Amino acid sequence: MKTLRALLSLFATILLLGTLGCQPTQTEVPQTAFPAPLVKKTYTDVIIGYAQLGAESEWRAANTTSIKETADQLGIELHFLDAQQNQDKQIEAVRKLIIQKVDLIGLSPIVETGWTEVFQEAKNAGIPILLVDRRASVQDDLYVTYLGSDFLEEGRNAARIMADLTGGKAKIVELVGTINSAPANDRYRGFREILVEYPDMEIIASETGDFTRARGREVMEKFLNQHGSEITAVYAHNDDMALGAITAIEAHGLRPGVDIKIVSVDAARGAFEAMIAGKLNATIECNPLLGPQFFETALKVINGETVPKWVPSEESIFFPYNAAEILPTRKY
Ligand code: GYE
Repeated sequence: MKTLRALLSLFATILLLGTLGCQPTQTEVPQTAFPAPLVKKTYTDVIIGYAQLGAESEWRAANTTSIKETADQLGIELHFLDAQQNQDKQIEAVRKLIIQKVDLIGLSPIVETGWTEVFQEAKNAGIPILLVDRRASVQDDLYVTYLGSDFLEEGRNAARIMADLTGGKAKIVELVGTINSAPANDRYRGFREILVEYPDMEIIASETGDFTRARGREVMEKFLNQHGSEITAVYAHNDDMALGAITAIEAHGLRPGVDIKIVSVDAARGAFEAMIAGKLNATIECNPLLGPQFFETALKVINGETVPKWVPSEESIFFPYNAAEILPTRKY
């Protein structure tokens, strides 16, 4: 057991180093800067707008709390709007923030496409857009920087761990995140990049669960009705969908984590509890606590300092063997 633990933690360290190693260093990525104001601004001088995409998951709740609490601590005037998982509402929110003449707009774009027009409007109004958590596919000059995770690598890591858990032989069902969102696109692609090395690992069904627990459960019920015990593994693009799937698997009379191996992404507290209960086999960390880095970067941008085009968050991978020890240290 000790050797297994040592091996798992070595494996996690190697993966983590690999992940960090893949990320561009600050000097490799292009830099952008906005014109500097005549007098340098401090946190209490600025008004920051934030167009959040919704409240779909444990991850999002932690992300919102991190942004609001950090603003409070720094004495920043924050204009926070929630688009309730709807792109039209999020575009409206950006327009409202432009009218309010905020100094900068932070935004987690719900999906990757459809942003050019409203980003151009912000640019015309002289308001920088800072992408947080999710990317948007727009021209580089329409946003100042992207602060967030390497979703592609998260997908690759999920596949590597799934291969390890199943000895390279599995019939996998996949719970995909919100269609056309950056994390769903990349977690989908990264997973498949690694799977080509494992001919006996097959994805037998793949469908969106929209990053929510309720949809994760529904879709998993459908998969179980269609494929039953043929399913040996679940890859969930986030913990909430994995937790929904666990409920469905139990209702179907199978043992999650044992009869069906489950790997998900986020490393939220619910995932740790499921690992402790032996129902989830691994979770890949995706850090939502972006408030401090967001406001620090925002102030630099407002003051005309150069910032890298991508500010990556540092992340790890967690397994059941030490989940109980780690859970009390988790902040989300
Ligand atoms: O993994 C999921 C959330 O964009 C990285 O969105 C985020 C994802 C996260 O709903 O739980």
